[in-house]
Amino acid sequence: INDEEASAQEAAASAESGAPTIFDKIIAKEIPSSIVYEDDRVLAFRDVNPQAPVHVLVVPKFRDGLTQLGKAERRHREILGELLYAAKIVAEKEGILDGFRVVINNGPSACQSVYHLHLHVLGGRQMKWPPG
Ligand code: DGP
Repeated sequence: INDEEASAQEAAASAESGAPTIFDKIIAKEIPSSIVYEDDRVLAFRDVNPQAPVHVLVVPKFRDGLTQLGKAERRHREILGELLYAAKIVAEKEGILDGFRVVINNGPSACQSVYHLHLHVLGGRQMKWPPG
């Protein structure tokens, strides 16, 4: 396995402990981020390692067990809808409503690296299909 796959497996292993992630510090504003949208339950901020001219992460402020989409339970349905709607608000604010992509990486084989559910909103260039 390559470095990316190895670090994704490591991240998944530490997620099992329920340890806080870097996103808790971003939500608490203990470390700075470039915020695009915020309300009482959702935060959207620019990805530190952008893969497109627009690359914004949309996260729930309260993780509540949602380390990844695969852990979603019925009680999470409302926040899941809020996150998706926030992705649309982000696309609108960033001027990419005519073409954007929303991605959720779930687990090591999808290279999830942060175990606090997040949507990637990507756009500002021609996106390719299939993704890698
Ligand atoms: P994923 O692979 O889906 O778990 O994506 C996690 C993303 O989080 C990755 O694209 C890089 C981003 N990221 C990691 N640490 C930070 C950080 O400290 N600040 C910001 N803005 N983004 C971060």
